[in-house]
Amino acid sequence: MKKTTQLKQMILSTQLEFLMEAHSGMSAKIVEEAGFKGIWGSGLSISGSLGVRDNNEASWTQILDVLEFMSDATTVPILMDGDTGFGNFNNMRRLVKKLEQIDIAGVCIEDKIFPKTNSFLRDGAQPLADIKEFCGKIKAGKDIQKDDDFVIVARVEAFIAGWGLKEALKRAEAYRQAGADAILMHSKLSNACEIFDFMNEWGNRAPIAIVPTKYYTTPTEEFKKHNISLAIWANHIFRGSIQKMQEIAQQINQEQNLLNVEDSIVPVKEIFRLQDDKELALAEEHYLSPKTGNQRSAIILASTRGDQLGALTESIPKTMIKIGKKSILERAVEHLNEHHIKNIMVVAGYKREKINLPNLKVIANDDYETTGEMVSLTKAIDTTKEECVILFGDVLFKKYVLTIMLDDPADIVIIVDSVFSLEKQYQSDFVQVCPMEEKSLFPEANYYLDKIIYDQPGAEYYGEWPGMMKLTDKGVIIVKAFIQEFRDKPEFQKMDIREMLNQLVKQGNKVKIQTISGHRIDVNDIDDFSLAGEF
Ligand code: SPV
Ligand code: MG
Repeated sequence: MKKTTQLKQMILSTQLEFLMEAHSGMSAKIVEEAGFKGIWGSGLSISGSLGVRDNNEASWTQILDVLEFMSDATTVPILMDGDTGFGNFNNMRRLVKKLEQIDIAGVCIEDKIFPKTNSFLRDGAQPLADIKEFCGKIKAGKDIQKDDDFVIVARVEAFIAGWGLKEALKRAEAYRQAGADAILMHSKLSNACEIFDFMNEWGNRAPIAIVPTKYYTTPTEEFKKHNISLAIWANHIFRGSIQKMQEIAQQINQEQNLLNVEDSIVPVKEIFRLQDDKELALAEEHYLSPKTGNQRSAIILASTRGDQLGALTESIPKTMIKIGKKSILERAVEHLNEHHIKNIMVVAGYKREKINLPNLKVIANDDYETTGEMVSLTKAIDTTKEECVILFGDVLFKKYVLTIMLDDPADIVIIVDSVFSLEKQYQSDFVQVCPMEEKSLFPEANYYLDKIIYDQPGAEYYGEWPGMMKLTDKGVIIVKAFIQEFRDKPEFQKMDIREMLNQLVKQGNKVKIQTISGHRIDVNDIDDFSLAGEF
């Protein structure tokens, strides 16, 4: 939804909504991450963070530069504190035009005189704008905005300037009639009496916003009871950051070392996370080393014996069993070569010396009896950066099954066989799919993985995962990042790829499904083996 529409809906909603101040791209991001639905682009905290006074010392375009960073860094709407509009109606028009260009959702202007001063300063010396002139400014803003949902809030400073309720009501009504979408009623008392007196008279003529900085003891429930639409926490993360900066600066100056501060500040990697370095790393892979056609590799996981096959695997690993004239591994390698995949790594454990086909890189997993698939995968994937096919060593498949995986541009693709026998007795990796992405004549073209469950065959499963997947180079980065996160945890030792895929889906990654109907067999037991004979 457009940011303007988001802000407009907040203002028009029947419940009390909240904005939190921000004053930089980073602080805006932090506000959004904390869960706020919108941001107050505070004049006090922006000018303060620039090291100047809240007296229009920073030019309006300098403030806009900061707002642009804030807007770029966030997806929630920003209501700009537009002070007095930086001049007359004409300056206001220019301001609104520029704000719309940088995707700021609305502006609040106050009925004081340029250059303004902060409302909590200079008791009694806050001259107010002429009502008619200020109404003209509101109208000019509303007339120039291109987006109907751009919000203009008119801020009444009558209480601040000591004029009382009557003047506050008169001004609020005039600004409402001039077209303001909401009124901000400001007060510097330490209780909300003025505000509540105003609300009792105002009724529901237009949404009302407040800035409870000085009446911070008033319970939020009271604001709700008085029908206030928007509460603005106007300067609190700025004040919090000043305190922290003062403490850390003083401490390091005194101690002349970093030993004691380290644990009381965020690690550098938290800065990188907030800056979304992850996205840049992915983009670098994508744009700096684009694939030139044949830069693909394959990883075949073939470390287990295949106990169910009994005597057949007495002296060779399962992947070397001959089906007709060729072993399962030879057939897989042939298909891979036909797809120009030459860099083939086989992670081997049981009887690995028997894996002696030419042009294969055999990587040892000597702990194959005590470790799971992820440990084997890690040994191979650590050595590659390129697009990569991952196959279990015991799968027989037709050549086209590789083609459809490789042709699918998604970063993580798995093959799912929709044909499986409900009579089968043993457990296997069964797949549940997400609802399709879009309406299509061929819905299975848009299936994504929901979950792989190690189970008996069941009617509720979409199909079976035979242990075939493809990762683009971006997919490889995603998997490597997952491995990085988990490799030191005890559960990693026995983790299967199925569990990684489930976790990746949970983390929000999409795992695309390419469906086949038969045309593959995984050679798990004697039954499979006799079927494979006909393959
Ligand atoms: C601001 O945050 O800059 C405001 C609110 O305008 S106040 O400081 O309360 O005037
Ligand atoms: Mg201000």
